[in-house]
Amino acid sequence: MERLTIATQPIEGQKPGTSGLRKKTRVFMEHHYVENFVQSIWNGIGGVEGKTLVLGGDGRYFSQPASQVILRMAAASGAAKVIVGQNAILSTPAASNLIRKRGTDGGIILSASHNPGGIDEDFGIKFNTPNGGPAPEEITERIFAATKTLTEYHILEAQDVDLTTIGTTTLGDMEVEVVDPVADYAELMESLFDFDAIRKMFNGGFRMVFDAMHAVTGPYATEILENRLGAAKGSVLNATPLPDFGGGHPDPNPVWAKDLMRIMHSPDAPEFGAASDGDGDRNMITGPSMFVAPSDSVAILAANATAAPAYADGLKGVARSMPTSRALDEVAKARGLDCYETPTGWKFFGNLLDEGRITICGEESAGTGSDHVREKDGLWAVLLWLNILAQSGKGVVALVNDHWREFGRNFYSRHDFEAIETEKAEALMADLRGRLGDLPGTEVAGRTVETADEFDYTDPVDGSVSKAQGLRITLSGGGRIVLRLSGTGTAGATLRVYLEDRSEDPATFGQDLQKALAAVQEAAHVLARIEHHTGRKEPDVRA
Ligand code: VG1
Ligand code: CO
Repeated sequence: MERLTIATQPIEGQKPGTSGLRKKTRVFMEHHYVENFVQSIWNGIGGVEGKTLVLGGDGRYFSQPASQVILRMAAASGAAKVIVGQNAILSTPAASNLIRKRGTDGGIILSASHNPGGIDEDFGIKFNTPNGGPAPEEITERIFAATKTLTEYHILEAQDVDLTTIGTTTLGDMEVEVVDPVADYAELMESLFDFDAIRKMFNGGFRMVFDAMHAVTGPYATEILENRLGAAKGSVLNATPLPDFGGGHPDPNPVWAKDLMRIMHSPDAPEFGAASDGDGDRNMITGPSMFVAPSDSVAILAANATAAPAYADGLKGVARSMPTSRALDEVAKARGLDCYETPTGWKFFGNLLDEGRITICGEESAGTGSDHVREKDGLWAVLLWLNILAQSGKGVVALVNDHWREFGRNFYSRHDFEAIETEKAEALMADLRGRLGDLPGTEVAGRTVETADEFDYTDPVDGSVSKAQGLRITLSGGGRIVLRLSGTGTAGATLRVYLEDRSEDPATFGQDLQKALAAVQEAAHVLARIEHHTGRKEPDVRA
């Protein structure tokens, strides 16, 4: 097998965003595109000679050829071994677990998460560090710098490796171990939760549906929920992973998880409904006719986590991304826990988890997780919910209502304005940024602006600073507005407007969510001049 050194040139725009490099699949299919980025990862992390890596992804279109290129490039650069999920499949949390469990030097995850898959849709490549988490900014910046000076890459000239069969083979001098993608992950879940209690609940007639959305969690959910926990056969919907996710968006929200929502709103709805995203790190939780906001979900999980054996001794602390509602802060206050506020993206939780400062953390975008891995974890959240339901004997609706009665309710919604011209989105942010200093004391939509600033984050563990992580405005009466531009999009800019309001009056808890947020929404539109800058009155998505 010949080791080839191929001359290349830097390709513009290979900058990792909130969660790795994401582009249209056709962009990844361009000449040298994958090769350039992968070589830049190797260069950015000081080479892969003698190292062991994990490789896998959500199985979307283009995963197979990309995996083969990565294997040939790892071998050409002297890697000792790559551990690959069978058929190049590994959910993001399962990859994180394997990286940690096998003590490897990191791994590569092929996914564009909840974005659709296919030749005309999205693809992504992300590097995770030896702790199992997404590379922190310091490393993604080194990778990006490497993309800008690249002159050559190394690749082995070889046949494709058979990734369909579990077992060990070689590629040149490199070992390739193809593993069952589900086994280690299922074992980890079994070590965290009270499977006996959950099994008993299913035996007693408890019903659930889990919508895998034709994405990566199908085999994981079938094995864990149906085979190990005894949920009725057929509880997992859309369980076969497809390269195009059956043409849908594998985005677990009430709009895209249509099958699940129909079932959960039917008269015969089961007690519990859930879904996960393309790569298995997000979760959606529902009860009969009730969608649980992710910001509430992480607060409820933190408040009740001691139901599960892994968390029975209590939590070390909690954390949420800045735009996530402050429902979690209320739990932390009541329980005397430290509560950290980090920028958007799981990589910012890594140091807090590694240092043992926090046990549970979450994001408003349907990501929840704990110190068991270094990624958010969709099925983990589903299992913790099940464990809590089994232990408390309560239903989802009762649990949520009881939570609000104890801690108050933080009404919360994210409004996305998609595919805005980048210059317009940046102009809106620059305009508001320039006026922040004048806002405190201003009256708007019947509220007074209390504070207005731009979020800069200093990591309490390593002191690294991440600037410009979102504009935030607090209003009298517990209101809050956050604005930031998405770092995962593949076309134009997405403006995310996060709206929050607080109530401690139980008479208001049942209100329509968008109505409850009307004043805060109006304030956001006035203060940020959204229509003036974008021409848009209404968001494309209300999450
Ligand atoms: C979005 C979410 C963020 C999440 C990220 C990756 O980022 O807002 O909370 O961590 O996606 O999620 P952005 O920059 O577009 O707002 V996933 O499930 O892609 O790995
Ligand atoms: Co995801």
